[in-house]
Amino acid sequence: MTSSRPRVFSAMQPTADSLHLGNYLGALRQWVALQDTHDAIYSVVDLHALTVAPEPEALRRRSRVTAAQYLAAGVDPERSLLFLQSHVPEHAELAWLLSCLTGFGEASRMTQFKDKSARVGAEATNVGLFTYPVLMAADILLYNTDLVPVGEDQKQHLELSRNLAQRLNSRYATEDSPLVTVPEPYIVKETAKIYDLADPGSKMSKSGHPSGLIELLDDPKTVATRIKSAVTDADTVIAFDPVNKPGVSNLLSIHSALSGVPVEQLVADFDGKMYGHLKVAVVEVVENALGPVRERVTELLARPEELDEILADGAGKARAIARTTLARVYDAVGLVPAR
Ligand code: ATP
Ligand code: LTN
Repeated sequence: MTSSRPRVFSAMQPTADSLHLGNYLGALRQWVALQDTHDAIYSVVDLHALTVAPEPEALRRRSRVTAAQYLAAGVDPERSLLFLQSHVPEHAELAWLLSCLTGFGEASRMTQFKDKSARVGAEATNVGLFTYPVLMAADILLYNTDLVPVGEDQKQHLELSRNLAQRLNSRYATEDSPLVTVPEPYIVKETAKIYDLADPGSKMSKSGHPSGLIELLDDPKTVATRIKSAVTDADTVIAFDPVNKPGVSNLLSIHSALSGVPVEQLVADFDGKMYGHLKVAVVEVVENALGPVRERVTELLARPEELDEILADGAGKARAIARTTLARVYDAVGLVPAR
């Protein structure tokens, strides 16, 4: 890793057996591209996944499968660090310190927590889910991250990370030698929010309707069925109009993102055609993109030692960076260094 390049950090939770097309287009694809210009560090945030009380065996399996999907999509361990969050204990340590800098009201305003706790009821939720954005800030600040590629739903969490970085710097450092870098979000507008195929008013999400999801590891038949049953609308005109035609617009966005054909060009090409024609074309571009990823994941999972080796190597290198940042921050806030 060359230290003269800006740093990118991002992560996903191992909360499902497969990532979905929203994760891929909104985040993972950007991660792969940014390796060309940035020092890249990517993590599978297994500690975050504990907030939803997963079965131990499922968590273990999903942690490896998530890492395998990063690699299969093009995260290159020769150029980037890839590790499991729990292998770098500094994440949890910095999170504690940051939680002492976070206002209770400030954390209470996080809309994702409000939505998730409203869904299950306040009594069924846990403190980890509440402080989750603080752990996310720790993930980012430990690596002096310049850029964080994510989908739109993470914007508010990133704003908190920025505020905490600024607070740390203004309370404990001088302007000319800040303690941590203030991170910038990197959100690509066209793919910032991919919508659920069955409910195009909501974002495609692991916790959404299965019929509205395109999973990276689904078999091609299931993917095709779901795309063909995607909700469109009553008229038959293929036009890009996210407000009045959210389903059709979502299919056009997905096609364009994967084929590279601009949306306006697609609209012109499909002029006078039926929704069915568009869906057949989307099935084809999705399969062309996901087929090779699926195959690579199968290969990687057949060699678990190799995968674990990559994760161990990433954790060792990430930890060396994280340790230095944590020591600097501990010292600045007045904790006596251990001898
Ligand atoms: P959950 O439903 O459990 O909240 P999720 O499907 O939203 O999960 P996350 O693990 O929270 O997935 O997200 C991982 C990354 O993928 C984040 O950067 C997030 O912004 C991005 N992402 C998730 N869903 C979408 C989507 N529908 N469109 C674009 N990006 C998305
Ligand atoms: N909250 C994110 C996952 C996440 C993350 C991060 C993303 C945890 N730590 C650090 C970017 C940087 C989500 O997708 N739900």
